Amino acid sequence: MPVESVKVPDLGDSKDVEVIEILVKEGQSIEENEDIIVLETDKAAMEIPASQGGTVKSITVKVGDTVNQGDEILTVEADSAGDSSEEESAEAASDEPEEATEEKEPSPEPESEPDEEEDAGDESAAASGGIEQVDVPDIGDESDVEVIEIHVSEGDRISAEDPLITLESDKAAMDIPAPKGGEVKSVKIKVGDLVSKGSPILELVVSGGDAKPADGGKSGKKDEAAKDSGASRAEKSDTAGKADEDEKKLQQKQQQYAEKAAAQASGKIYAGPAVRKLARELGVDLTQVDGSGAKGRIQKEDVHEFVKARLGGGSASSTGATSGAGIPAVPDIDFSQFGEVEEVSMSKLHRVTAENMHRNWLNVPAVAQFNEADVTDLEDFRAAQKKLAEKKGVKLTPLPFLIKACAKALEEYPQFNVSLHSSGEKLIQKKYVHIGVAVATEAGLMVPVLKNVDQKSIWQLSEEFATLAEKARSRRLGKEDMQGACFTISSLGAIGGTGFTPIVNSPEVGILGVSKTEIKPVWNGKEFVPRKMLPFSLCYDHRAVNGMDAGQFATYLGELLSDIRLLMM
Ligand code: CAO
Repeated sequence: MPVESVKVPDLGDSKDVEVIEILVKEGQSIEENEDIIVLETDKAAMEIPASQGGTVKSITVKVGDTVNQGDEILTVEADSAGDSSEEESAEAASDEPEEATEEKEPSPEPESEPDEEEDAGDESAAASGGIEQVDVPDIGDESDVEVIEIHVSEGDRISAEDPLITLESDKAAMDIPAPKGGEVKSVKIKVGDLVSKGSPILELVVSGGDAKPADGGKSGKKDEAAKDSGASRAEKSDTAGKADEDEKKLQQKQQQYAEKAAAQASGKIYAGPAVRKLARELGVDLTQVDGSGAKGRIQKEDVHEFVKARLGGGSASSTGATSGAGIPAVPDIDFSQFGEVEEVSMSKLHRVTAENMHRNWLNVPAVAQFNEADVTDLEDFRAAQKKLAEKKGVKLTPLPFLIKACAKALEEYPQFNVSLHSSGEKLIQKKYVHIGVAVATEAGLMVPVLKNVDQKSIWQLSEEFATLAEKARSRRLGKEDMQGACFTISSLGAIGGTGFTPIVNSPEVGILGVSKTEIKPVWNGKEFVPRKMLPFSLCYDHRAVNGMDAGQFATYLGELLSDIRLLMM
């Protein structure tokens, strides 16, 4: 039995296209035109059909490989009947017409004509073939579908099945292929147009006798008759055979698009057979799975993520733009249409932070309370400690005072030193005071935790935080350095700004956002005096803490920072 190589067909402009799914296995019997792999560019996913049927002998590519036109995908051993071996196709017993054997080669396109003939212009092309209007084919129940891309321009030479345009409905995107090859005479639509079945796409100067005139054939009879009289019988039958073949292929394609569009219009799913099989095995209803592939195509990882989330072990799409829980998905946009772009991978830390932020944002009904502390005396005191700080080798910033003040406020208002139990029926009251401080590092945000802050001096806190911040920046923080916080401080004071609302770091129930100290005029009852005012915001989980408590906590914090003697009381 002859073993034949099945190769990647013409992919248009796409290069180095990723293999995202392999739909067949070695030893499997496949039909001609059966989808064998799925390729995905940044714009679309496409199934690649087998150029011939038979038994899969070997698969040359694997998921993740990038391929180009002509690369081998797999080899097939042709079945005894109807295979393409030269010997057997020469036998009269073969069912396949000669053209079908030629079609199995990815190139060249049978429609292409010698240059001289094509260069003769529209009229001569029309004389040998004619101008044919290409319309939007049957696209299922969809109508008024937006044209999001046009892949051809006037004067382009195209081959049958080259993508002409991409349409996008609410549910799916689909490429509309050329029914046959030729030269684009004029494009009848533009990006943004809404089209339905039968809307004109373009006029094509087709070569050969298979062209149907753009007027639907009303004026073509005479031309055809004239052509018939000039053509030999052999040419005529060749041409007719190819036209039939083209027509058949087009109908097949159109049917596929119609089926796909209809499936998506009815809320069905966009997934390959391998994904469907996996979903069946895992008992997953694919209509409930968000696809992360191009144009929402469901991939195997999406099914695994979905199962993980259902089992409580993960959060499906929790960091992505698309989320479950009835939250409308944010559509993926091809930003390259607006200018140059580059995809940059997020670091693991960045991804974990994003996931936590998203989880907390979705889970915590947070409220922000704004306040200002008069830190004039604190700043005078801090300045006075400068020499001593240098002697100790410590940089004394406002931060250790803030940490200490928060610890004191947590003692005074223990309702902030709690976590909600997952049952929603009880609170876990903490009797220790550990405080996390957000540190911006090159790799992302880290939150080392200072333990037993209530028992430590300002100097100790200052030294300890300097050590932790350095460990964070050099990625040397251990797990234990980042665990156990009761409350978090996020300070952007060194940078500027008048206020911000940090996201509560659940299961903590409060976080302090610190902004930049500014000198402001403050009324002392008799006159305006310049005072150093430190703005801060207290964001809290309203399920655990009520607004009155938050107002009191923030006011108390302001008092502590305004008169640091209170920190010793
Ligand atoms: N107002 C005015 N100046 C302030 C200030 C404030 N609120 N807080 C600090 N400063 C000053 C410091 O005194 C220091 O000045 P000098 O060099 O003149 O003494 C300068 O700003 C730089 O301080 P620092 O950054 O070295 O130290 P810090 O203790 O203030 O901050 C840290 C440390 C880790 C909080 C900070 O480096 C950091 O990473 N902040 C970013 C936190 C973040 O990204 N949070 C997320 C935001 S969204 O939740």
